[in-house]
Parts: sequence; structure tokens; C-alpha cells
Amino acid sequence: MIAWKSSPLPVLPGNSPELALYDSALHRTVPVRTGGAASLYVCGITPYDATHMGHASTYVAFDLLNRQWRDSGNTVQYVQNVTDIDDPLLERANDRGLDWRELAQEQTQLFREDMEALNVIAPDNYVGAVESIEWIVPVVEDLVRRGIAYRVPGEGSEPDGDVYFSVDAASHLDTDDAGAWRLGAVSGLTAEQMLPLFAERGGDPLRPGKRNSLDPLLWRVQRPGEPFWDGASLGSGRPGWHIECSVIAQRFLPAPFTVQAGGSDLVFPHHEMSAGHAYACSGTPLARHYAHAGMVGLDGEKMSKSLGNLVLVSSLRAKGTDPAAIRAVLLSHHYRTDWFWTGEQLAAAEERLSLWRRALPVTGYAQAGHMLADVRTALSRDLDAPAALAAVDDWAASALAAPAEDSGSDAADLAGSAVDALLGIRL
Ligand code: 5CA
Ligand code: ZN
Repeated sequence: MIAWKSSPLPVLPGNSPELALYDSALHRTVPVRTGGAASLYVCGITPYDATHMGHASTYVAFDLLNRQWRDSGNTVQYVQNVTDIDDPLLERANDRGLDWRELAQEQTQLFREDMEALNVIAPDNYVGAVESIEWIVPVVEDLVRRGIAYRVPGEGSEPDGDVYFSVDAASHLDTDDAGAWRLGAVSGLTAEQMLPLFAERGGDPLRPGKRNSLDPLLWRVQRPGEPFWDGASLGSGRPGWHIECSVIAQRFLPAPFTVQAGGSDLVFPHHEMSAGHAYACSGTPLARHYAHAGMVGLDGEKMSKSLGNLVLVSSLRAKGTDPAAIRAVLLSHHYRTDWFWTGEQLAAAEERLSLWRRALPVTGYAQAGHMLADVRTALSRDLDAPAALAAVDDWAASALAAPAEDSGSDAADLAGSAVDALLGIRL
């Protein structure tokens, strides 16, 4: 798929320090050693309710990671998917009386425009589930051949042949590799904790014929009225969700890649199972680190289409809201915290940006240099955007308090470039 356009990053003097990131699989903050080449997979949208503030917040969070890495001298290989075939997309298309392809295309296009407006650096590979099916089929066939996946007989209205991943077979692969996958390796949850999440997040624990109620679907054979693709020996059908991201990430990124990211709603089962599939396929861990963004809500609830409490980036843009102010609201929360969107925060962000913009022509060069160093320090500490914004606030306050002797266009350029390159906010 075609991604969106990103603006070139301004060049800054010096470099950011090495990143320390909270690894949600290890449950602690660790130095991220990249050797100069970093790689990132951020789980993309299911295109039916794009782009609400929860989505925007997650993509802006990992855009900071991308910027921090680049500023500390890394090349960054960035991949994102689009889940352009899945049950929720089909359900929503049906509700709206639309063809599912039409809905997916419309929402993906809206998402691209929103990402561009929010100044999120585009992925190098933007890959749809549908275009990945030809790569997924042989992978699932191989897992069946090796006894790590199995076919479930039909019952009631369910036809014969859906393919499931055996979490037990995959957890007991004959290996002495310290990075081997076991169920729980990514989420750290017990089976009892997993079960309700599995049911809530697309799993089918009660499907008769499964070996373990936590086994996730790899291939769903054709049902009447549902779209399907050629599955070779699997029969016509469509892929499950976790195998999509697992195959796309393995195809486009090194093994293991540096960071697997997404919202915290993806820790289990999605990232757990994607990692399990990859390890079962290749004997190599999918990713070195896992990072998860907090959930954004509205009026006390998680923001989601099913609850109907969405604040859309595109609706605010249509009303003339400066996308940089939306971005400033998102950055005013640490990426790991859960928070609620309010209109007051947007008003405060608009105020903040206007102060920064007034400070630009009067800043001194040294003042701008201090701000750059402080922003770099804040981001290198687990992407602490609120601390970075506070550093820019301090800079603006001191620039506006007294005229600097070394002000001028070089100073304004340095301050503006720092805020643009590191925080993605254009003043
Ligand atoms: N297509 C899958 C991932 S492969 C998916 O979860 N799609 S999504 O459209 O539901 O979400 C897209 C991204 O936004 C995911 O990383 C998800 O974790 C994140 N996300 C969804 N809702 C929220 C929310 N309320 N707050 C923060 N992030 C969210
Ligand atoms: Zn995913």
C-alpha cells in the first residue's frame, strides 16, 4: 500500500543520548542497544473508525521513538500494517450498507491524511492484510505440516477445516534458546488472566474441537457470504489476525527487530500470539523489545466505535483546529499512562503553542541550545514528552522574560528545528 508523505527532518547540531525504554515484556526500563540500525513495527489500524484520539496518541507516541532514534544517529526501518480484512471491518461495513473494500479504502485514506496533518513520519513499508495473504498461506501450511497448527472439524454452523495455532505445541518446541517463546513470554499473564482477555479481544475460547481454549485462529475457511482467498492446501478462506502482523513483520524487518509497539490493548493476545507464531516459524524471537501506549478515553470510558465515544482527528481538522495543537495535547501525557480527552486540554495546547511561537523571534542562541539539550534528555528517558514540553515552556518563558543578546534568525531556526525534529511540532 502507499503510505503518506512525511516532511524532511530538520538537521540539528549534536545527537540525542541512547534511549532507555520501558520494555513491557520485561516489566522494566532498559537501554535499547541498536548498533546504529533500529527497526520498528507499530500495529496499524483496522480501517473502520479512523482516526480517533486513541489511535492518534499511539502513533504519535511511537513517532517520538522514531525521532529519538534518528536524532541519536540511527537509521530506522519502520513497518506498519493495515488490517484491511477482519470480522469487525466486515460487521461495520454491513451496518453501514457499504462494501467492506470501500469502507477500508475510505478509512485508510482518512488515516493517511490525519497522520500527515499530525506530522507522523510515514512507515517505509505500509502493508495491508489482503496483500499479505499470499505470504501467510505457506507459513500456515508449514505450521500444520510440523504439527504446531491443526485443523478443527466442523460442528453446527461451523464448517470443517479452520486452522488453529497450538499454544502448547509452540511452547514446547525442542530448543534450548534463552529467547524461546512460551505462552506468557510477552504478556507475563497466567492462563486464568488470559482467558477473559482472549474472549474480549477477538478470540473464541469456546470453539469446540480446539486443543487449548487459548489457541488462536490462523486460517478461517470460507463461509457463505464472506470474502475468501485461495489458501492452497488450507482451502479457500482468510487469515486470522495475529499471523498477519507476524508474517508482515518477519517479511520486512530483521529478525529479531528492535521494538514491537502498539496500544496496551494489544499486549494479549495479539502481541503474545504474533511472537509465538514468529518463533514457531523461524526459531528466532520476533522482537527484542515490546512497548505499549496507554489507552485514551472520553468521559470515563475507553474511546471506541462500539461505545460511540469517538473524538476524530478529521472532525477537529474540519473545524479548523491546528493539528499541531492536537499533537501537543497528545504529547502532554506520558505515552504509558491512560488518560481522557477533554476540550480544555485542546484550548491549553493552543495557548501553549502561541506562547512558543511568540518566543521564537526573541530567543537567544544559547537559550535555544539549552532547550534542545533538555528535550533530548527528556526523550531519552522513556520518551518523557511531558518533561520535554515543560523544557520548551521554560525556554519560552525565559526568552519572553528578557531579550537575549544572541537572538536572531540562527537562534530562532535552532529552537524551531529542535521542536520540529524531536517533537514533530512546527512552530
Ligand atoms: N489492526 C489492529 C492492530 S494489528 C488494531 O488494533 N487496530 S485498531 O484500529 O483497533 O487500533 C489501531 C492502533 O491504535 C493499535 O495500536 C491500538 O492498540 C491503538 N488503539 C486503539 N484504541 C486505542 C485507544 N483508545 N487508546 C490508545 N490507543 C488505541
Ligand atoms: Zn498487529
